[in-house]
Amino acid sequence: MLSMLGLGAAGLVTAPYLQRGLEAFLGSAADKDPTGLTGLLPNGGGFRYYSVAASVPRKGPDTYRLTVDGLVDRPATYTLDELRALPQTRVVHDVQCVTGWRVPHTPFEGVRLSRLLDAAGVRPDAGAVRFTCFDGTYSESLTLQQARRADVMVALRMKDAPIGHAHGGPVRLYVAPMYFYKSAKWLSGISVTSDVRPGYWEERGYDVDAWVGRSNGRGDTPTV
Ligand SMILES: Nc1nc2c(c(=O)[nH]1)N[C@H]1C(S)=C(S)[C@@H](COP(=O)(O)O)O[C@H]1N2
Ligand SMILES: [Mo]
Repeated sequence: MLSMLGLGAAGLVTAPYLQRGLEAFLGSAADKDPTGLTGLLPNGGGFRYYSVAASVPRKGPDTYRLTVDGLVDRPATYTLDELRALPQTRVVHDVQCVTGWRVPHTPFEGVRLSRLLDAAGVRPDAGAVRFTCFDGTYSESLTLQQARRADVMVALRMKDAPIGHAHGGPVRLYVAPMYFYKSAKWLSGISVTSDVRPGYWEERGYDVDAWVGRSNGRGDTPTV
């Protein structure tokens, strides 16, 4: 399979059967690729696939749950249908990875994080939000002020379709103004904390405040 990927990446083979094979791969074995290699595939739409976990379980309407807890008055657990039933917001913005690739004007849709925080009743001593994922490994964090921005959401749709497994579906965090590592895939937990707890990549050197073009020593053109 990897040699086939190599061919595909080099653009040497473009037959439809190969594309079907690649889609099958993206749907299964790609879950085990922590390298981003599959991002070199054709028709990836400019996105690269990332996962720091060796494999990630699939979750759908029957099995997906999002918990909101920590320094809140009303902890809650949401099903996928419950999230879909809440007012949805749509943001179209450039996606920028800290390794350099950019995908312009990508629509995301979902529930504003601020709405879920307000529903939970954030306590006065809270200062930050920690995010965990059902891949069992990844985590992220935002200050409460960042988390309350209108362009930060619990996303259910990307590119006007439900978010697929490879892109962190059924639910991922989406933080429009920051490098894409802030947008945690396979989101399963939102916990309100007193202080920022650095996330997976932040423990490994990336900036917690990950504004595009103004962090991580990078001078990327501002995203719009
Ligand atoms: N759970 C989880 N979320 C994650 C990552 C990850 O490895 N695991 N990688 C991050 C990084 S570095 C990027 S660039 C994007 C990649 O998203 P994509 O795979 O949909 O292109 O997801 C971010 N969120
Ligand atoms: Mo990234």
